[in-house]
Amino acid sequence: MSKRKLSRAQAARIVEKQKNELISDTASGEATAGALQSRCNGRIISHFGQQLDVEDLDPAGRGEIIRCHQRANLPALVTGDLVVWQQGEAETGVILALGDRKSLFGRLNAAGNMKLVAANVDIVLLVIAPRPQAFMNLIDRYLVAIESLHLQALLVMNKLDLLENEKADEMDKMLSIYEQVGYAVYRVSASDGRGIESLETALNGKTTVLVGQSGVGKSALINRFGLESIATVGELSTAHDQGTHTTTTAKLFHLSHYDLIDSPGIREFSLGQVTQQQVLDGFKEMKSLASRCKFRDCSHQSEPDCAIQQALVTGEIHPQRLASYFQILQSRESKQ
Ligand SMILES: Nc1nc2c(ncn2[C@@H]2O[C@H](COP(=O)(O)OP(=O)(O)O)[C@@H](O)[C@H]2O)c(=O)[nH]1
Ligand SMILES: [Mg+2]
Ligand SMILES: [Zn+2]
Repeated sequence: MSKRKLSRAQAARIVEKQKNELISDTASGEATAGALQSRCNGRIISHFGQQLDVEDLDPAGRGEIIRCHQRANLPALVTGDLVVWQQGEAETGVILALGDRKSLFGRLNAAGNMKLVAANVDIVLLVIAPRPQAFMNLIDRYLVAIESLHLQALLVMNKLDLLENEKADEMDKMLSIYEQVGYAVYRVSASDGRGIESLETALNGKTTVLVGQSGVGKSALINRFGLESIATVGELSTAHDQGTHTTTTAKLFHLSHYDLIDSPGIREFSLGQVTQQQVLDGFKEMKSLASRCKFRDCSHQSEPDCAIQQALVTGEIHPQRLASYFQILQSRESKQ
């Protein structure tokens, strides 16, 4: 399989392009995107190096999982992709075409290359916890990535049971900053089940990818949500301590009224080649204000009549968010 290396900007462009046209087909190219979409008879639910597990969407074999290879002319496929596949030799199949992607979520590795994680997701569930400790800057990096891909972000603070003994006030202060910005924040515990029901209501009818630092409890949450899928998740996340990598491939699970995609744990979330505008767009409370600055190229630091600095004084913008904004811009510049 060809590994395509994409920048975030390129990935965003590809998503735009694919919303309207099919990118690959086995036919003569006459088929319209709609026609291809209606022929899609499978969905990728997991990925193993060169092979992909495809769930059969045809009524006859619905739900069956077929291990498939993909045709060489296709781009890198990811969990959540809709595909056209056919039975090959023995028990395996071959993927012939890729359907439209209504969305794409990815992260950048240390080298700044886009690693696609999941396609056709509606919600990105950003999971944080008191342990491993949640840092605003990491949350903000994720939010910039999520906003730049035009996905809906939900914040979940897991391990509520631990918080009672630890820095509860500190965590509450931090979470309230995000609530003020307009993000929905859920406080849950995968261990004792608190808050799970109201979170599930927000996921109904949607496909959600869980992201966040390794060890925050993404897989444990899926276990808590799931009934039949518990065993499968358990296989993925074998015995481990917080902070260790366990889930190695994004995997899609069907739950009663929604789908979840477990993503591999990561230690660092870098934004690589994101533009200054994309960083700004990732800070919802600042985005609309920036156009009111006196200077079009205002850096929002010490210029006169800066709408951002004024909003800082009135409390509309939290100083830690602004500091985080500058920090992201700076880390981005130091890599260029
Ligand atoms: N106390 C507590 N521990 C949890 C909770 N959720 C997960 N854990 C523990 O945190 C560790 C990491 O969980 P895991 O689901 O593998 O995290 P992931 O890397 O984000 O998938 C495991 O030891 C879990 O038992 C929780 O709500 N409370
Ligand atoms: Mg996991
Ligand atoms: Zn300004």
